[in-house]
Formats: sequence, structure tokens, C-alpha cells
Amino acid sequence: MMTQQFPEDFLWGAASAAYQIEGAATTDGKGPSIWDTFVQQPGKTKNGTTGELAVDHYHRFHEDVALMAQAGLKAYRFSIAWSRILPDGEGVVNQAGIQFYSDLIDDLLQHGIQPVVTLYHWDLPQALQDRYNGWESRALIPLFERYCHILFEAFGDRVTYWVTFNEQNVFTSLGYRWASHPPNVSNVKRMYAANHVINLANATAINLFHKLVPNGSIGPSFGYGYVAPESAHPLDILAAHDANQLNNDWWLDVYCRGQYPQKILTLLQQLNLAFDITDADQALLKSAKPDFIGINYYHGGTVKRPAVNQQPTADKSFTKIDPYLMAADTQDDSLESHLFQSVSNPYLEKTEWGWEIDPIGFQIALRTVYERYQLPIFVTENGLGAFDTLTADRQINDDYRINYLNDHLLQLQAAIAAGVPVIGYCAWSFTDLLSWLNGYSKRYGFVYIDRDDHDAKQLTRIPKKSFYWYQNVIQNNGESLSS
Ligand code: GCO
Repeated sequence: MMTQQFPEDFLWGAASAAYQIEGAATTDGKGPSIWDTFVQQPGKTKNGTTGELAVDHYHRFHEDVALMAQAGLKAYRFSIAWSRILPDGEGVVNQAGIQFYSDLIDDLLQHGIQPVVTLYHWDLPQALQDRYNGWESRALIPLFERYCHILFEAFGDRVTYWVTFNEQNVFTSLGYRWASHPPNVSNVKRMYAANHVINLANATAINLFHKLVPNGSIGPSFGYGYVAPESAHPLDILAAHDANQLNNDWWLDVYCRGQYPQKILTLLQQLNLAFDITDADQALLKSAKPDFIGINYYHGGTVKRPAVNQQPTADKSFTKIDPYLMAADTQDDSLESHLFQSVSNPYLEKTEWGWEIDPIGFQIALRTVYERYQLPIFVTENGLGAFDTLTADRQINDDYRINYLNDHLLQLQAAIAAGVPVIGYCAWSFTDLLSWLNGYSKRYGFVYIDRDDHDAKQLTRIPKKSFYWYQNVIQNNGESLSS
């Protein structure tokens, strides 16, 4: 494989999200988010797990940052909980919330770690859901703008990289279509309407940022999966093209070009799923351009031509739904079924959660996104969820994670060699954390969190084998990756 050095200033990092790590759900004036309330409903998460304590990062962030420094991280991506800053989403600012993130940012900077701040990683203040019907209402746009304004003013002098929305494709499909995330809705039309409002909020935040933080960089983080055809039959190739349009271009075209792909818009109209796009909306979407595209990469998909008279086989159990590909074989009235059917790729292995492992797909994803939009890319997530076992001498030998990350980083390096400007790479995740629906046994971190200690609340941090491996990779700027 053609190789090339990683750039000298490459941001080797790791990522997290507030609800998945912070805990302290009601501490220091934090208001409830839609996740705090959703998890109280029976059957919504595995064994009813919640993020009430999570990994208690809120109280232990100094310890966690010290570990990041030990690993040699150059960047750390985390999200801000809106309801810590504004407990009811609007109204009075909670200074304790500002202080917490300010201290975290300072601690990172003191250790030479660039903070990368996500503005929205799914935990909408519950008050905004109750009062305005959440993202289905345009009332959220100025409210999100105000929240962003507060953060840009408070941290814009210290934080260069900002992410607007994390995986809009995932949280809207799980939240509004599959009712497996809050707000627990199962209605495709409402999903598309909410998506449009979020796109407008995204554009508004980007424009505000460019005014207030002219030297910073901002972009969305998108859950990207390249879709391949099952065969070289032209109908399968067409199906893959349409699937890429629906699953990827649908979002990225709006973010980067300010317009929705026409073919999908037309189909939405035919299926009575269309939403209102005013002239002012169009102008706003066109006016806002991100500085980079954040890519979260886990896997892509494979499709074949649509079936004739396909019978839907709806299975909405949360373990079956794959948020990164709107699978056509688990459809309701199914926009997708008009375009393609998802199939499994026989050439790829799968994780214990059935996610395909496809490092080459990562290279394809990075190159495709850059070739289409010509914007720098920040890999804001990539990683392996697995069961980890603590040995008798309290070690985690996670060679499977090392292999996964190694193989993906080699493909990232190949993308750089092919001319893709990649700013950095944030592995998901730094410490183990709460998997939204799968509880605490699906682990992603470089640092194991011991929940079975004699006192589970001790949450002892134990660096895994992959921690030391990543430390070494960072130290030699990727030279130790093995092909
Ligand atoms: C999980 C998911 C998450 C996501 C992340 C997306 O198991 O809950 O994999 O951890 O990767 O939150 O941004």
C-alpha cells in the first residue's frame, strides 16, 4: 500500500458525549434532558440502564484528563449538555455549568490537548421538548442559536474546533422513525420535518460562529457509511447510487451545498412525506458553509435493486435497528423500498453487535466525501464496541480493538496519500462509556471502567492494552502502524 506520513500537526484524539460519561444528572443545577426522562420508561434501554452516574466524569474529569495526557492525546472531543448551561433550555444561564466546561477546557489546554466541542450530542433539554415539541418546531432555531452564542462567547477564545450536530442522521431516524430514542416517535413524515428544522439550526449556528469566532473551525459530525452494490448488474449499481444519495448525500449536500438532492425531494413528494422549504430557508442553507466535515465511521452497507411487491417485515427491537443504514428490509411504508434492498456483505466480518467491519470502506468514505465536497475532514469517531474481560491480574488484552483501529488508521493514511486533507482522528471512545441502548457491557474505550469492583461506584479506571498501543502510535505519528 502506498503510504505517507501523517501530517506533523495531525490531531490524534479520542471522543465522548456528555450523557454517556458525565453522570451528575441533577448536580449543580443541571436540568433534565430528553435522555434523562426517556430512560425512565421501562424497556427502553437494556436492563433499564441509565446515564445517571455514567462513568462519573463530571466529578473525575481531572483524573480522566491526566490519563489523556498520559496517552499523549493531541485532541479530545466532548459534548456540552445544553441543560447544564440552560437548565430549561432557555432563560437563565447556570454558571456552574459554564464553570464545569471551562475548567475541563483549561485542564485540557494545560496538558496540550485541543478541546473539540460538540454543541449537540442528542440530549435536548426536556423543557424544550415539552414546551415546543422539540426539533419539530422552528421555535428551536433561535433557542439553539442563543445556546450557541453563550458557548461561543464563553469558550471561543480557547476552543478552535467545534461540532454542531452529532450524527443528525442517526438521532433523527432512531428518535422519530424507530421510536427507540427520544422523543420516541414513529413517523417518517415527522422525521423529515424535524430534520429540516435541524438543518436550519445547523446553518444558523455556523453563520453565528463565523461572526463571533472568525479564527475557529466548525462543522457537523455525520455518521457516514458508503453503500456498495451487491453485484455489477446495472440495477444494483443504480440502487447503490440511490442508497448513497438517500443515506449520505441527503445530509451532506445540505450541509455543504445548501440544497437537498432533487431525486429524494421528488420521491418524498410522491410519498406525501414532503416538508415546507421556504425561500428564506433556501437562502439560509446556502449561506452557511462548514469549515470541515466531521465523519463518524463505523461501517457502510451493501444493497441490491428494489424488490417488486416487497412485504415489509418490520422489526423494531433496538438490537436489530442499524442506525447507520436505513435498512430496506425493516421498513414501514418505506421510502427505501422504492430504491433498494439492504443485503449482508459476505466478504466482511461482523462485530458482536452485527456491525460489519470494513476498513477499506473507511478509505472509500473519506475519499468520496472529499471528492464530492472539497472540504477538510475531521474523523470525529471510529471504534469498536466489544465485550472486554478483565484478567485475574486486572488487565484488558484487547488485541481485537488494536487490530480494528490499526486497520482503519492504515486506510486513513491511504486516504491522506490519495490527497484527502484530514485534520485529525478521534477514536471512539477514550474511557468506556454508556452505550445509549446497550448499557455498559458494550465497551469502546482505551480505558476500562470497572463496574464490578467491590464498590461498583468506585468506577476504577484501568488503561487497556490498546491504551498503550495508541500511546505508541501517537508518539511516532503513526509510523508503528502495521500493514
Ligand atoms: C452506542 C453507540 C454510541 C455512538 C455515539 C455516536 O453504542 O451507543 O455506538 O456510542 O457511537 O454516541 O456519536
